[in-house]
Amino acid sequence: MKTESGWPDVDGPDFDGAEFNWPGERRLFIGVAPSAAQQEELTALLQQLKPPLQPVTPANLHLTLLFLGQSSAVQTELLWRLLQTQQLPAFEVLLDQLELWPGPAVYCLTGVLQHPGLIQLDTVLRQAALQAGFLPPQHALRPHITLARKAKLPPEPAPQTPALLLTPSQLRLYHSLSTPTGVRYLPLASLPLQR
Ligand code: 3AM
Repeated sequence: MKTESGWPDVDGPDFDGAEFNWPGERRLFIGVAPSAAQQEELTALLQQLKPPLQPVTPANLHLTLLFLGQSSAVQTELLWRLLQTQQLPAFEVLLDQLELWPGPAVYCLTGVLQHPGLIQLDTVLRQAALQAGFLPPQHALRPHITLARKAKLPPEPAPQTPALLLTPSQLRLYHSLSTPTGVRYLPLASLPLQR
């Protein structure tokens, strides 16, 4: 189903899966989204971040679970079919530290990989991606939501640190799309997480 914006509505009742039929490759990743209330809370924080920090677009707020990189439709469909046969555990993660990561120059809200559901989901995603022919990730999962890029120094004054308990109910396949107005993360497909 297409929404008014023209993009698929992965939350809609009649969304029957992604169409894995793009030519060439798309830059993809798997992640989860904060709730609407959490997105609102984070949006208020984004408004406090001034140049040279480059706050992310509120609609792009997400937590990456697995970066897939440039992906063909065939390979992605194989991965998605594999994931449909797996138990995908629900998890929770508390994001309650504001950190600046100098390497990628991002300012983010971070948490710790400790919930058994998240540890198991991380393993399932990595194994399925390997089986589908994706390269293994270069780093262990560090749960975070990126708030700003081009972050060489932390913001002054430091914003009050939120404490967000993420309890997502679905996994999303995101397309990272470059547009003239900046990158957009478009959900292409979703799978329920099992409680
Ligand atoms: O905003 P976050 O960090 O959650 O950092 C990139 C972003 O995640 C990450 O993929 C998400 C969508 O672009 N990313 C980009 N290139 C990557 C790479 N080579 C990468 N993650 C791992 N390896």
